Order: sequence, then C-alpha cells, then structure tokens
Amino acid sequence: MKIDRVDLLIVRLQLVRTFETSSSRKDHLEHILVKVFADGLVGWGECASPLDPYYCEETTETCWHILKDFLIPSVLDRPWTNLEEITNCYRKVKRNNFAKAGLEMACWDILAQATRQPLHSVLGGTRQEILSGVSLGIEQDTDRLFGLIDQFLDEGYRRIKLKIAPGKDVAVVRKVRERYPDILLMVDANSAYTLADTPRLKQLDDFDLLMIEQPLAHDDIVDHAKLQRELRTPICLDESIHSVQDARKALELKSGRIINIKVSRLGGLLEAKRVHDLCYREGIPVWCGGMHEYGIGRAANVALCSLPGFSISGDVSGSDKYYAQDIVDPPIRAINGAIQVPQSIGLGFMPNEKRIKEFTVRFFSTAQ
Ligand code: OSB
Ligand code: MG
Repeated sequence: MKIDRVDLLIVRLQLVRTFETSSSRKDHLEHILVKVFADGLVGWGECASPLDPYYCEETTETCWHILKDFLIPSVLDRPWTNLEEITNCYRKVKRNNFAKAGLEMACWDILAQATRQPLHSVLGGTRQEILSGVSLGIEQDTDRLFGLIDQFLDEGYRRIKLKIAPGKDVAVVRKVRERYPDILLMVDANSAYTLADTPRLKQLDDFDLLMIEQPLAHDDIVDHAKLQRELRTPICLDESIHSVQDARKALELKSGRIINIKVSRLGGLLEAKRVHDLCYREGIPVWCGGMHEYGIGRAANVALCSLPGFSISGDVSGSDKYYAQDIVDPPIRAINGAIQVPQSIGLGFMPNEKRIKEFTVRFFSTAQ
C-alpha cells in the first residue's frame, strides 16, 4: 500500500459539561482529524490532544506542526504492508505521541479496510462487548456531583472515577462512599501530589477504592514505587507511561499495580497493544483511558478494549456523555454499562463528513 494524500482538519466540539481536573479546565475541544488516502481507500484517525500543555507537553498546535512538517512527509509515497513499517518511517521523531497516534490510527483503519476486517479483529481482540465506566470532573457543589453519579449509575455505567486535587479529596471521597457504599469507585489526581502528601493519600485507603490514578508527578516512576509501599490501594499509572519500555520499567520498580492504556499517550494502537501484551503476560490488570475522544478515536478505543487483558471497565463512555452530537454515525452507545464491539469493516462507525465540515476550523491537504 502507498499513502498518496493526507488531509488534516481541526474540528471544534463543545462539551456538554465543563470538565475540570487538578491540571486543567475545559468546555470545548479542538481535535485534529487525520484523513489518509491510500490505494483508493480512505482511513480516519484522531489526535485527541488538549488545547493546553497541562496534561502533557503536547497541544493541538504542536500536533499540527509535527504532523504537517515531519510525520506526514515521512510516510507519503512510501510502500507499506503493516503498522511496524509505517511507524518505522518516523522512528527518528521523539515523543509527540498524540500527533503520531492520529496518523497511525488512520493507517489501522486503511489496513482493516484493505483486509476487509473489523478493526478489533486486526488487533486480535476477542471480546464482543466492552465494560464502560465514567470519569467525572471536579465539581464545586457536592449535590451536583451526586446528581451526576445518580444519572450515570441509572444509565448503567459500572464504575465511577472522581477527579481529585489537594483540598478536594478526602472529604469528597468520604461523602461519595457514604452515599454509595457498594459501587466500583476510583480517583484520579492527574499528578497533583508529592511524597510529602503521603499521610493524606493514606487516608484514601479507608474508602475501598479500586485504585488511585497518577497521584505523583507526570514524569515519575520512582516516588510512585515509594508511595505504593505505603498504600493498600493500588496505584494506577497514566501520565508516566509513554511506551512499552516505560511500562516494563514501572512494573520492575513496582511503581503501581495497574496501568491505564491510552492510545494517544502511547503514540498509537501498536504501542498500546504492546503494553497490553506485556501486562497480560505479567498478570497486571489494564483498562482503557480516554482523552474525551470524538467518535473516531473512541471507535479505536472500543476496538482496543476487545483485547483479553482489558479486565477493568475503563473511561470509554458513550458519545452522549461528552457531546450533543458526535461526528460519527451511529453515535457510540453504552447500554447497561457495555458498548458492543462493531462487526463491520474498519472502524465500525462512519465519519459524518457533513457534520465534520460544519465544525472544521482549520484545514490542510497535501493535495493542495
Ligand atoms: O487523566 O484520564 C485522564 C480527560 C482529559 C485528560 C486526562 C484525563 C481525562 C479523563 C477523561 O479522565 C477520560 C474520558 O472520559 O475520555
Ligand atoms: Mg488519568
């Protein structure tokens, strides 16, 4: 196969509710859609980067630059038959994983279509449906938080994740646990604490949490290992893991007991699958994290979650949790806390080009 054209589209969507974490606050997103043309086929990918560099160093603007000036020129007109060959074209580009993930995803879609398989089959997935949870932002008002939890439990979601930050942690989690004694509950700190906060974090051991996600610095695996020795609750790493090598080192150091696999943070489905395979061999549970993906990135997450090691319900929720209208048809639906893995060829959800055009705020094509 040969890629003969790539289009980039920045698509702006409004979130149905403002989302606040310890590191950022947002009410809309601008994700780059990557449209790849090869051998008469069209594949779609998505860069789910935030607009600001507060989750990681990448932004929509850095993704645009890296895609346009480095990644796309490296793959254009180069023959390929598998994803290793594609990622090899840009192996000299360090990090910039969100940018890489968008291009790589479109190539998986092409490969799935060329071999007439659903994406999950190309990846080697086995599950027919995936377990779905929700991630809730920090809310100033506890009654509003209770309202959201009630709503999502009523909709059937099987696990609730709360964002926490220093001063917005133990008291909130206590109230939630008292009101919902039996739910699967976890927290995500988005790297807001240091080892000096160990006594405070230890208080979270009282609430039977599934895990504490990324309590310490975004680039740390050493202090996490020290903290894990002090906590009963498993630590799950998110921001710290950018590759299968990072995952191996973190497991060796015992920096945590669970890994959040995010396609964007890992630079694509190939590396995400490698982390899955490593953890599966080692008996380490994994789950799929999200970056508020639109339907394209979300479809890739659904396919990934069909791999056997995804034993914990993740942050891949239905489209309606995020957007009034998604950019794919049909929208992704979670029913009774489960999303059906589509059996149709490719991503399994059709990009709606009319709606995409309506929300596009910037366009580039190698064909111009
Ligand atoms: O840390 O997992 C995170 C959203 C944006 C940035 C970072 C994170 C998140 C979420 C939401 O937790 C995941 C989702 O619902 O897509
Ligand atoms: Mg996280």
